[in-house]
Amino acid sequence: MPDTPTTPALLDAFHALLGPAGVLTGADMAPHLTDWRGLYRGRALAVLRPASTEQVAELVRLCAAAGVAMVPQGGNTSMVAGATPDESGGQVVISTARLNRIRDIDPIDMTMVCEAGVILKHAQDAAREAGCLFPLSLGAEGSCTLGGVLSTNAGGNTTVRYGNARELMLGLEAVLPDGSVWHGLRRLRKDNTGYALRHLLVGAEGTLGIITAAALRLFPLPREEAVALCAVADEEAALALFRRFRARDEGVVRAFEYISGAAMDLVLDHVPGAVLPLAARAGHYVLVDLASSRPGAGLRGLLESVLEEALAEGEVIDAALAESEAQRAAIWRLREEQPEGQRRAGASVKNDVSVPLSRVPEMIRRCRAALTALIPGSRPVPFGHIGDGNIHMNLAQPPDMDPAAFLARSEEIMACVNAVVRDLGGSFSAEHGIGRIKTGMMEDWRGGAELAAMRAIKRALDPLGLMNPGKVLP
Ligand code: FAD
Ligand code: 2HG
Ligand code: ZN
Repeated sequence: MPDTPTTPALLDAFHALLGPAGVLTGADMAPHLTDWRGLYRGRALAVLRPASTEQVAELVRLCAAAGVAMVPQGGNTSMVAGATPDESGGQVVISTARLNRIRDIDPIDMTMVCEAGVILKHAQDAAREAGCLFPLSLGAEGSCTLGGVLSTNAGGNTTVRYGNARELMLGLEAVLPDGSVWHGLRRLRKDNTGYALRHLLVGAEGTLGIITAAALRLFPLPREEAVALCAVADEEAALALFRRFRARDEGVVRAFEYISGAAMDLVLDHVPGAVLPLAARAGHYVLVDLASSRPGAGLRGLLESVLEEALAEGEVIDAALAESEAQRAAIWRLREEQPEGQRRAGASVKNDVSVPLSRVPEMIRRCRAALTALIPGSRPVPFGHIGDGNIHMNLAQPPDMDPAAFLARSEEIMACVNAVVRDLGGSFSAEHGIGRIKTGMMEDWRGGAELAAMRAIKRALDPLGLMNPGKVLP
């Protein structure tokens, strides 16, 4: 931002409100100005670190009065650059890092009230200490925040059993773009009282206000678990195996994840310590994770008997069943390191897409063929939450291609995948959101009445357009 006369006065006001620990400027802002994928480098007037809801509200009022745009930021793990400021230098980042208190855990109501900056892993740990389960689980859980996962309606590994972040949320506290505080931290399972504002803010990616706290649902802790990594014959076999488990006992399938052979190879070849617990590498893998809160649920027996059936049918080629907590963690690590494996292997383009379950095999095959025809030598590396119909249909660069030249073709690559996904009745953004990267797709995919309604909502709540502008809406 050009150094207008208002800027020093505004910075003074930020300092007066938040103290020295609450305002970052200069080089201290660096980690907050780039996205996790390293695709954008923004600038900002300041990074502001409020420590209470009242401070967030006062900050929003100050920014609104000065016409300064605000970018809410949690753990900055967005896959779509949703929490990165633009290049103008005139925006402020509002970090929730100091809104990190767990306000209440109630094992009778099975609820938990946490501030927005609580790290997801800390919320899981606190729930477990209270004898309960907070089931949301994803690779970034050690650094992403509850405000971030709610604002993106994150999915992750356990959606197949517990739903997306939205399904785990009962109520919210938030600061709206005019600086008013909405006290909606209700912990009710039933509450039909007009428009569900809480559901507007979930998935809004910080464009309608800043979530400061949330009331979340808890579940009984699992008493039995069973995990296996399976080599499967092809994409159809992966889906068939899911259907076998679902038919036997849908309620115990906690996660069901697909990893293509090419994606697994990148982890095995580039991530130190990654070891395949099977006799040989395969073209396709499935990670199946069963859990039950019922003692004596017999999950090990269920796992073995379903896998035996599938082996006999030729769907499963080989399987490794975890015999210890260490083996369980090692199997899960092969799944969780997928983004890291792709990052280490050079440039890659992400396509976070979903299709109806029955169409997943066709989607993967058609995208693979279309992508390799588009860029010969490129490596399709699909993996993801097949039980939800959500595959990360990613493309790794040809090993001998210049990474920048490959990334310059991102739009074409995404369009190539999206054409197949659209044909199969899917979505171009399953769980990561729109952020900055996918705004250009909104008109095409959500245009007409749907986008008009979204714009009307945005105008009504944020008439000055200061809440995370340039994200979500084109
Ligand atoms: P940020 O990245 O800081 O912000 C994300 C968006 O939410 C931005 O638009 C930001 O402005 C907004 N925001 C943040 N906090 C608030 C708030 N308090 N109020 C209002 N708006 C806010 N996503 C999945 O869905 N499933 C996965 O399996 C998954 N795995 C991942 C694995 C890795 C290794 C990484 C790096 C990311 C993964 N993600 C996944 C993507 C990411 O969406 C999640 O990590 C998480 O939802 C983002 O949380 P965050 O706190 O980092 O939010
Ligand atoms: C996951 O499922 C994340 O691991 C990241 O959603 C997906 O890296 C990706 O494309
Ligand atoms: Zn994912």
